[in-house]
Amino acid sequence: MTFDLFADHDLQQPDRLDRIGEQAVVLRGFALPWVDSLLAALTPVLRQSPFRQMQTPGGYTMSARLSSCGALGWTTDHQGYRYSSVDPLTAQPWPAMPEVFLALAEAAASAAGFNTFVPDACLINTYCPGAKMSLHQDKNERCFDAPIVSVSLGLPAVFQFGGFSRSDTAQRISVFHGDIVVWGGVDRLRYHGVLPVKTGHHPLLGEQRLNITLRKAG
Ligand code: MD3
Ligand code: FE
Repeated sequence: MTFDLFADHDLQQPDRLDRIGEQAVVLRGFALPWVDSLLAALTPVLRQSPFRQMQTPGGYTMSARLSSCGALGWTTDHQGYRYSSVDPLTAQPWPAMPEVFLALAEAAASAAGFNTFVPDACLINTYCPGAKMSLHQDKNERCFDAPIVSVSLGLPAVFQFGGFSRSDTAQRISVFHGDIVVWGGVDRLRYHGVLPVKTGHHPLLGEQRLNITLRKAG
């Protein structure tokens, strides 16, 4: 007789919190009740500021495609990384941050133990199978007091959760549709990345992984 302790549905109970660092957690399935409203809000955002392929200052082409919304959006090109209030592709302000993004960011930050989180920047990343994000630190934000909230949708991925220098060994953490990672405080400047996304088909999002990160950048 075997006990089914870890059936799939148990792994995504809305109240499951996995601690991955002193001030970093994965909230398993936290975004599931929000998915429909998140995707509905995303459509006009991406119509206004579509995904685009960006170049790193070092001359590499990123495999994930990016967009932004909120008062500040993030871009990279041969001149460097920056937050700006105008989308260089459209020469217009970035799309407004949808209310549902703000509400979810606040709820997730609070569940992770960070009070009153009001993000002003939202990066939206899409990964097709094979796309990845190399180990990096999020350090273009003006102040590191606020946490970052990361919402994973669509195909699963493996996060690398590293230390404070690039060569530190990184834990590998699988993230699934609806999972939220929140990190701040002493873990705010950890190196992190995403291993190449495996081929697959997600019933809602097809052949892609979407990641939405909410930040206080200004
Ligand atoms: C930070 N995005 O846009 S965020 C980024 O899934 C970015 O698209 C990734 O990194 C993505 O800058 C990952 C999630 C994450 C997970 C674990 C971390 C960030 C982390 C651990 C420590 C610090
Ligand atoms: Fe990052």
